[in-house]
Amino acid sequence: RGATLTEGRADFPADFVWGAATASYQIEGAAKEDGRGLSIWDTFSGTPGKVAGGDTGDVACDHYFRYADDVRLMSDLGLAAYRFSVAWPRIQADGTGLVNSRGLDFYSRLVDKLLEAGITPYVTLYHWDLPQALEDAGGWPERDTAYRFADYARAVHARLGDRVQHWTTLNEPWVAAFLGYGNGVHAPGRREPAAAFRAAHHLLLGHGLAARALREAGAEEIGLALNLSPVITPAQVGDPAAVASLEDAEAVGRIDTLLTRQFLDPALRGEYPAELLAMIERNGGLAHIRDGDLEIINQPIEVIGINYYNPCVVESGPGQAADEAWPGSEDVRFCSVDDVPATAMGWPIVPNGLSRLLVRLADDYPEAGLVITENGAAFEDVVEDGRVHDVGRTGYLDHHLRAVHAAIADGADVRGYLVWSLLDNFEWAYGYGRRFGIVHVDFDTQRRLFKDSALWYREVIKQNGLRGN
Ligand code: GBH
Repeated sequence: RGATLTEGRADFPADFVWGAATASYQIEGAAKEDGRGLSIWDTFSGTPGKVAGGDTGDVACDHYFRYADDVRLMSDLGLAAYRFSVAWPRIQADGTGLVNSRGLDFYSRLVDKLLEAGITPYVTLYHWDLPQALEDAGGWPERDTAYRFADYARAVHARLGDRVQHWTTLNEPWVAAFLGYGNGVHAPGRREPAAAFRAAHHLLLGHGLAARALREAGAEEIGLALNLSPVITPAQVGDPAAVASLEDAEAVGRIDTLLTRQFLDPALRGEYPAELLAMIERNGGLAHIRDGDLEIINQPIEVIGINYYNPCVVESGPGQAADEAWPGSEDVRFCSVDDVPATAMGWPIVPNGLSRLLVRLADDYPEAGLVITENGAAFEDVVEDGRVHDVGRTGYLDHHLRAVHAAIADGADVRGYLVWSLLDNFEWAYGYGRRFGIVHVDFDTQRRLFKDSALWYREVIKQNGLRGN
């Protein structure tokens, strides 16, 4: 079945939304402009040893000053939608209290430019740049942060809600909680598994409170974007139908509980899986989960945003030095996948993993529609005579779009696809050393250049699908 990727035409539904995505800290730069406060990523990237090459987002793609040019690029590509995130410390320097209108002005100008170009804005309220002052007060492991987030969401909606209909509360709360507070690979760099579970719950609580506030204010579409992967055994990489042993199935279930069900069960069904509660119990306890929280978290939402890069491949057995990002799963082994090609991140390329994921979500969580809020790949690009022949990236995108098409044919309600990313940018702990853009950025001159994948994507959008090869 891995071979059913047809090379023929793939036409998408007439109302399918094509776009691209970015995030504030990864592209904006202008770290001290117009009253912006510090975020945990300023602190983290400014701490020696945390980010490769000592890179920071101080300048990044200078998008704060070049947004008009960047919207022109999007328009040239024919994008129907652009997903960006709002930097909380531009709106409230300390994460609380008075709203900074100069910060809101920037996003208001950006939204106007997008609308002038006929591009629909998709706004994400939190893509990891927590105001440092809130981290100083304890960060996401503290309950109060959830309430501060809802206040901030209300303030952004009050300014942009007359023009923005598509809202995402959080980007990848798993990453924010378990890489930020679990294994410390992301800001704020804490390594406390118990704090990671608390952070995850308070992120969810913040999602629920913000979703409720957005709804009351009239938001039409509310979503939650998660880093999702089908969790599979090594044999299932090549043969999705391969049957897992009982022990392996248990390992798969444990990781899926942490990655997927920890977020979607409470958000869409108002409950935590019993197995998850047992893991939290063993990692700091359950006292932070209060009566009534699950009702707050369980707000009706229209969209599950899916950020897909690769499957998660596991089997039963003692972990290779169990990572604090996966507390409660010490009996699981994470497997490297050697028999398929990988991206520059070392992530295996498994397009059928995306079909598998989409069909499963459609089955298990029919309450919400699906949007691919991120999908893309890093490769070692070379600029040659003003061109970037990124055949690897184009192939990756082509195969993943065919996987999306297959899932739609199987009945999954997938409404749009936003490529990660519009621009090469600050790739978190990897700094500028990994390039995910379909547009190349020269970080010395800030020159932008369409890679071949961008030219290919423009054609896909124009055709509303893929042509036969
Ligand atoms: C996304 O997250 C981000 O939203 C985006 O900002 C980023 O630039 C983009 O992807 C590319 O990285 O098994 O413990 O090793 C990436 C999601 C989740 C992918 C964690 C790698 C490794 C987890 N990532 N995953 S682990």
